[in-house]
Amino acid sequence: MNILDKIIADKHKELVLKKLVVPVSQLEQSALFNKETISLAEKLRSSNTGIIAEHKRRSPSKSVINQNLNVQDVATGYENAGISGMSVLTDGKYFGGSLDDLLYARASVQMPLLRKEFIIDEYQLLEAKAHGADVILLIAAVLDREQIKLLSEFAKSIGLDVLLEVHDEEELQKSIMPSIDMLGVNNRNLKTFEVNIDTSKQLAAKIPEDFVKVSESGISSVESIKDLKEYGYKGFLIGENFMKTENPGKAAAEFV
Ligand code: IGP
Repeated sequence: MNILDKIIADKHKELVLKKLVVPVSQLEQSALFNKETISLAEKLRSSNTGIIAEHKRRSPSKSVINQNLNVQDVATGYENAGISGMSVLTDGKYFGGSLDDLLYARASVQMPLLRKEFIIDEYQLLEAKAHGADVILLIAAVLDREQIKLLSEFAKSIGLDVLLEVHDEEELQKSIMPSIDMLGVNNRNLKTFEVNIDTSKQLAAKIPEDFVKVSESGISSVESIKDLKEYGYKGFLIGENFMKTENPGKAAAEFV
């Protein structure tokens, strides 16, 4: 079993328990559920910085990145840096995140928030909305075309933007559909953790024009962003490079 299979197997178990504790009706009645969302896709279309900065305490590939920071301070720092949006990891077991992190980020900032999670069920989309997310991530490596369609259409129906993540051409081909707003190319192979920025460059021309292109992972210099812009990328998802510092907001400001 590769790590991705393990994570997904754990998600299925986690979901069974969650559904017993917090019913859908409770999620739908929460105050945030009815709040209007802000579109990250729109922001990226009109912005020339495009930085989406991530809150990430640890990861299966790097273990500890930063355990000492407060998510509200990180969120405020990012917003003050003038970035386009923030990504909040909510997986607990592998990334040390939580839905509370998302909630605290929401309480601190106005910019679009992405719930970074391994989504396999509509329930998680309701959770995302109820905890203040504007955008959700769908990972093509763990979903078939039917699931991508079902989940993305449901996300759109409750006002969430959809970022669909691919790592190769096959995943890209199966994922293209009108309910996707942004196409993210993950430079990291989630099964082997290998990172290669060229993945974004190789897939760029294959992504239809109507999708906002986002390059994800392994980005650590302003030069690589300039380079990726030449390939049509409008969004740049950066975690570790900011989170490994004592002041992620300050690190992000240098990229804006
Ligand atoms: C950020 P990095 O290398 O800048 O820390 O990467 C982000 O792209 C990465 O955390 C990520 C991710 C994911 C994490 C991309 N896709 C899917 C978990 C699940």
